[in-house]
Amino acid sequence: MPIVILHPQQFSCIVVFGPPAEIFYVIMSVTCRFLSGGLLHRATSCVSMTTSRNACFSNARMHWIRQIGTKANTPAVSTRPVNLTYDVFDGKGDNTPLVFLHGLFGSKSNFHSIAKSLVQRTGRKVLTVDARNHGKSTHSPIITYEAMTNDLTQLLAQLRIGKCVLIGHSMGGKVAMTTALMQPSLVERLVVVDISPAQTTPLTNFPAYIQAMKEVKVPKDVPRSTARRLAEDQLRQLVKERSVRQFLLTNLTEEEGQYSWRVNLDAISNHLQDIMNFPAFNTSYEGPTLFLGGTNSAYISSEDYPEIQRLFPCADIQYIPDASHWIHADKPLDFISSISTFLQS
Ligand SMILES: *[C@@H]1O[C@H](CO)[C@@H](O)[C@H](O)[C@H]1NC(C)=O
Ligand SMILES: *[C@@H]1O[C@H](CO)[C@@H](O)[C@H](O)[C@H]1NC(C)=O
Ligand SMILES: CC(=O)N[C@H]1CO[C@H](CO)[C@@H](O)[C@@H]1O
Repeated sequence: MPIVILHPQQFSCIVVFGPPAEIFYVIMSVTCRFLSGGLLHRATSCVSMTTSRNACFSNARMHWIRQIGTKANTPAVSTRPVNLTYDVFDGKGDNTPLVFLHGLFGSKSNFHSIAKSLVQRTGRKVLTVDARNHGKSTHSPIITYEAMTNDLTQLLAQLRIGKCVLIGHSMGGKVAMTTALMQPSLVERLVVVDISPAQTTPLTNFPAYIQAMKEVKVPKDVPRSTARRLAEDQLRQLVKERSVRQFLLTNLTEEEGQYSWRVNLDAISNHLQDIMNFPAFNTSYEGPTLFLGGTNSAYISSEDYPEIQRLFPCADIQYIPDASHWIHADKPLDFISSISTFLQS
């Protein structure tokens, strides 16, 4: 069970997904608190809830089926793997390594402090990985769960990692689930952080943020602080929340005096539907699985439990009190404890 430590949320950015247009939104913790007090149906509470899945069905493995629909015009080369950048935090033990996958607009550095704590706590090797089109990983016009799974599979093969514990947040959680379902032999255990294997439903307007980011123009050769200020001024109209602007601004990079966004905005906006969605599977992952939600987030709802159970029959679903979508930022100690406990279970 996670340890419960109560203190106000200090910083958090909740990434939510969107409706008819299946959009992704970034909302600040103030908004989250507002939402959790109002719109979201899950009560905020200070108890740790655990839904234990005692029954572990051993269904015969079936074939996964590729989602049809929006991908009809995706060229076959699209899922050719790209090289991913990653960091390794080396533990002395030779237990199965942990691999962290970040969410949309995140990067491998999101999990650095968590990774260091887990190395100390478990002695295991920990890897944090940049998804394609994020951080320093290769850009590609395609960003789908199958493609990201292929990238990860290639990386694990290059590193001669035959088995890992996969831990993914949000979009990274969907990559982790897809990998576990497509390549179960690579995944010894699975941790899915605040996301469900389903279409993600939206709360606010993320395409507007992408649009705002695309429109930002910063003159060449200005100092970095000036560049940030200019970019923030331009984002302000479409991105009202200061903390969301700050989060997005972390991705402003400079190369030879020229400022640009590190993330591949075109690919992300073209594939927002795919990112909000989840591929259809006709198979299940039988390994130990933990779904870890925040009580102040609506991404793992009881409506998702049947699908979670169908695809991940050994899943345990837990919620960390007073955590938003950004559990690892809101409640790092609880997050680390939940993972260590799960690794020992
Ligand atoms: C990808 O990484 C592999 C192994 O490190 C390397 O051999 C290959 O050249 C890299 N490919 C590209 C396109 O950088
Ligand atoms: C799922 O697999 C079962 C058994 O192989 C098959 O009968 C069924 O048609 C499949 N469903 C889909 C949607 O492919
Ligand atoms: C996706 C992406 O590029 N994220 C970066 C945003 O900026 C922060 C801070 O520089 C980086 O840590 C992330 O990698």
